[in-house]
Amino acid sequence: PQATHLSDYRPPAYRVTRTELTFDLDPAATRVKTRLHLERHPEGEAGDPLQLHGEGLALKAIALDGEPLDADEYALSENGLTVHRVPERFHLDTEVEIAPEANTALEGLYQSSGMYCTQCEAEGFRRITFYPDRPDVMATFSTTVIGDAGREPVLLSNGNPVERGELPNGRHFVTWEDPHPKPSYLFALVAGDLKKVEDTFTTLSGREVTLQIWVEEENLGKTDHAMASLKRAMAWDEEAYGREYDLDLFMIVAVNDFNMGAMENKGLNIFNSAAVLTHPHTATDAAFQRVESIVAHEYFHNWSGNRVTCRDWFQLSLKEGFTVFRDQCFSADTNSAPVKRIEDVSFFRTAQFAEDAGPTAHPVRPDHYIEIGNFYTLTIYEKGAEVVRMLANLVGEAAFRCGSDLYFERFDGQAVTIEDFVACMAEASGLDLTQFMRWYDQAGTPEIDAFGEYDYARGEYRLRLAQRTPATPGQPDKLPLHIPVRLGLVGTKSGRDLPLTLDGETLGTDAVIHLREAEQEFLFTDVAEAPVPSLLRGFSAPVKLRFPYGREDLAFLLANDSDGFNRWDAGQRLALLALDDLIAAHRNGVEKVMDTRVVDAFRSLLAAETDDKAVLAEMLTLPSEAYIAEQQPLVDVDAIHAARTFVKQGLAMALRDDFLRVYRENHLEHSGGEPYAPTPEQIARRSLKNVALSYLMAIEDEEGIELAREQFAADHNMTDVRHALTLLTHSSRDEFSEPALRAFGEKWAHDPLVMDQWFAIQVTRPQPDALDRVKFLMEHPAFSLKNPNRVRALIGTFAGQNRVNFHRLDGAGYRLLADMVIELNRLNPEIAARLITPLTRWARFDETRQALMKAELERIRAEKLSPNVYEVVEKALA
Ligand code: BAL
Ligand code: ZN
Repeated sequence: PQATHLSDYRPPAYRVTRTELTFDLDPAATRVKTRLHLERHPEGEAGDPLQLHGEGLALKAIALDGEPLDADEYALSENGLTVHRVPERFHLDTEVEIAPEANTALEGLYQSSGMYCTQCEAEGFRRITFYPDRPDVMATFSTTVIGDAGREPVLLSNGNPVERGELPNGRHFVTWEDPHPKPSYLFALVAGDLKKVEDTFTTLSGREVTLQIWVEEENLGKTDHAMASLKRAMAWDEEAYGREYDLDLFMIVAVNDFNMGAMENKGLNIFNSAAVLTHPHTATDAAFQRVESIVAHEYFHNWSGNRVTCRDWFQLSLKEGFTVFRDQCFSADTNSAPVKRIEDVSFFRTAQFAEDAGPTAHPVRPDHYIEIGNFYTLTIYEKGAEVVRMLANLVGEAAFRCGSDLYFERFDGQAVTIEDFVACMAEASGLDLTQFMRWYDQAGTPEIDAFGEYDYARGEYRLRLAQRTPATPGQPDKLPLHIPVRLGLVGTKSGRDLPLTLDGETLGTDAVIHLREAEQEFLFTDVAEAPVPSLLRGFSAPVKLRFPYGREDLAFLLANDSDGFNRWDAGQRLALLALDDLIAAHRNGVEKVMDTRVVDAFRSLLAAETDDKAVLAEMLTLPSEAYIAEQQPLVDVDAIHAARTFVKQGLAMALRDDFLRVYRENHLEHSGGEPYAPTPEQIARRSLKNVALSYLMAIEDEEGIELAREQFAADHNMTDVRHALTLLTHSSRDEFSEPALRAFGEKWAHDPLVMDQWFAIQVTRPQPDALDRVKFLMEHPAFSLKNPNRVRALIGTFAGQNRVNFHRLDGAGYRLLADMVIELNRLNPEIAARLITPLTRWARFDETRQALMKAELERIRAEKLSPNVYEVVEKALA
């Protein structure tokens, strides 16, 4: 397979001004008739051939300006169609045949649970018809969908329905008109026996928009939360960004088989059913929050993505980074803002840092790819969002809003670049963002080493910062970045933030300093008492920051820092220091001893009156095994598991009564009163008491077990039921977990999204039978390798979250994953390529595991590979 390079970008020779499509649906032989109105691009030249993308299309007819073309007037290849000679302005008619029922890759037009649906981003439209399938070709679309009136009573596409009617042989049709020019990746079609829930939203300017969520009949009771989230998101985008919706109709459709979470097609968002359906008895708090943020994310794309789109796929983060930033801010405004930040950063530092340090590391704007489907990554999305967040913090709230207004106005209806976006921010703020642009082009996580010195006599605090970004594949040398470091100096006597004076300028008690050089010194004057620095507050930049904090310093920050995020982070750092000692003890075979400072810190947290239970729950949560692993030079899976278990049990033994009290104080559901609601208050209480219960279960406290069993049996809501079932299943008490698992599995056999949770609970079990369970569950009637959600729940969860069992020393975990990748490579290359990730991280492990993992990668490489899997495996073995 060939790589595509950013430096090779050229505008298209011809642009499409209007696209007219007619689909005559049939599972095995759908006919697609296309009329393209084309004109030569101003930068094109007379004599340029017309090149259209196309994959797997059987061409049935072709005509130019109504005249059928002879065979020598065009050429077909594996990748498309070339018409050798075309005039300056013309229309081209094609007719192709495709087979949606045979499409297991779930790109293009396919069938899911009997309904037809599409996924065109990034390059799926070329599997539907011959087309310049690139985001800088934007056209208005008219789409006629013809289907069987009985099987497909509902026929949907982008825009507004303009005509419908009956046809012979029980067929019917609907024609849709989308007046907004769009690239082909935003095209959508849905046809099937669907039911809708309808509501309305009145925009700021008083226009009424019809909102519809289309689902299978049995899911009609699971759409309330998505609809409420949509309305909140529409109002938020008007207020926060001044962006109104621009059609009379906005539709969401829930689809069971879907590679991504959801897709922002113009006016017709298609969602993975897991990202839209909720009910208190089937979805956890986390799932409710995820649905809210994905509904918002897709809606926000209507401006950041659809009205203003990407010039080419290298600019993917232009829409994704910005839109993730927008959805993060929305969720922070609707829920607990500090918890949202803690959760996002916690995930980011674990998963994106690992990507940035591995063989598939790439910049937020990559400069080449083989398969763009492999670049829907944490770097493009989450690091891209962090970069936009830094921009927002650098230019300030008002200038950021002016910059985004300018961006949307200036580029409305256009396909643009990351430079265009950053230029608007520079223009609105007057800041020079030239050095900042390196964030988009340099891969790898910058590391900052910080040292501080307090001079009592002078009352000065000297902070020295040194930055370096490690080499990544293809980028051996890196330049210094422009890094905003938000900080405070917390007085050790007063426990308060001290006023900051830097270079004679008074900065308040919380300020952003700009690190631009490889090494830079900052001298704070008039510092009245010895401080502990609170650095990188709110995670002001996506970097690793090292500072030689002592454990007392961390305990002090945990108790006193005014920045909620850094208080939490101080607790994590304190726990990590204790875990480091225990990991070493485990490896050296010496007795493990619990650090009493961690116990004291947790005791204080549990004793303090707090009005933010959600943050407390986060503070009581130990760093995950994956995050601990990220901190280690060489990952020792078993030592990490043993050390973390030891700390958890040590805390549970020392603070058992506190955990029991916290559980009881926050467990109100049993008393009956309050019905479930995904409100921040209820979620906070549930998180806190469930964290407390997890400690009690870590020592298999008899009262704790009883509480877990009661919580499961009470069947009040899925958050509590799932948590209790997980704790029981992960304990040694199979006499309790087995009947509970059986009852749960039987009760929910009809609901695939709940069965996914049932799979995940079992395959994350630390006991050595976990891998056998994966194999056993793969035979379960609810499992199918053809469904991405099932694959993620069973295989992805096992490989990604059950570290001790996936990394078994006999290599059975690796073998299982490789077997699945090989099978999925044939069925669904996009999912197969994503599934490989844990194997690509081989360099982080001991020699035995390295050899086993590489052997599995080699075994995959020996297959006939899709471009997706080929690209990942080649990088992993490079
Ligand atoms: N554009 C692909 C799905 C999403 O990021 O919204
Ligand atoms: Zn997106």
